Amino acid sequence: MEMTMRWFGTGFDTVTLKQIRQVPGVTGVITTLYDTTPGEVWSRERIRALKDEVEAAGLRISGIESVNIHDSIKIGSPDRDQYIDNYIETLRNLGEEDIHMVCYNFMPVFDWTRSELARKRPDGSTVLAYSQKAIDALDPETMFDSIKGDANGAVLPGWEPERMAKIKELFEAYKDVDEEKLFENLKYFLEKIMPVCDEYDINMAIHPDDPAWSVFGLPRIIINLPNIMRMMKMVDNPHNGVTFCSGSYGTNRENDLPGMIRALKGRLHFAHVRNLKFNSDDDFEEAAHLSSDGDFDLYEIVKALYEIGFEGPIRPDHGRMIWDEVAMPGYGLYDRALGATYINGLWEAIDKNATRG
Ligand SMILES: [Mn+2]
Repeated sequence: MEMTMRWFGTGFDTVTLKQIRQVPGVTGVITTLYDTTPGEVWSRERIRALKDEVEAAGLRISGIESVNIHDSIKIGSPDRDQYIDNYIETLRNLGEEDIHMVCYNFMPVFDWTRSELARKRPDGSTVLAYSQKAIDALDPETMFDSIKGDANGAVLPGWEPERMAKIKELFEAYKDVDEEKLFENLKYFLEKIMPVCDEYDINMAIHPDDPAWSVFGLPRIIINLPNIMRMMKMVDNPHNGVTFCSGSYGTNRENDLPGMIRALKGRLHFAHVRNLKFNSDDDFEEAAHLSSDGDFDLYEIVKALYEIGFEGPIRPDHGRMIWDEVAMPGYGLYDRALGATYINGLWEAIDKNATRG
């Protein structure tokens, strides 16, 4: 594995490349052109400039999170081919710049959903949290307003104001899209992009839906092992793979996280590691990465990654907000640095145990 951190780019992220470079063992960043909109072509010049900036700080671009998919592709609208062509051009430009991993998601309307961005934990830290009861009491627009007010001034990935301004139209556009249709549209998209992925050896890593069930009546498909297997089989190419996100798959307590990792051997291109603490089946909050602070066994998760010979980028996922840091919720420096260090420690111990017999 290669330890990385997500970085949103100068002007968008409160964390600097210099700070990331000083986290022990972190050699790369997972980044994006944060000011592009879904459907837009990423120019080679802009990719090159981003790469130069990252490399000047002594790091490398280990992958992109995300190149977002235009809603027309997810809906299957008549204009989708134009957006797929643009996506292919972006992939080609990334490939030309020697970038080989792209994370994306196929969630209708919303990216991840949370009911709170700053729930207080017993130690005084604040975390993102989800309560189904709170979500059921909201309509999507009210949720957007409350999330915007809580974001420490940051624009949250997937919650861009331009998008949310047309939320009613978006819901309307998705009204005939059920799970089967969404699978069909994903297949159509993947079949079109695989040739350029083969040409440039680009691993596509679909991010799971978060939480791993339907929210506001919208279909969700990347939620469990049978569905991921179906997704990989319907376009059976090693470049059609997944992002294993423990915090997203783990929202459904029936998902066996280490077992899923083992089943994904060879198709797991990117890993997000975080821990959740459940207060009930439909109320959870994000915890410190340390196993004992939440409900996941991080040792077993990292061990499964080790055992499948995982060589791709891994990153600590959302962290708690601690030590009075002001940053994008989930994306402060301090707790993610602690998470990276903990995961590195687990990996070292597992590796030494395995190789010293
Ligand atoms: Mn994730």
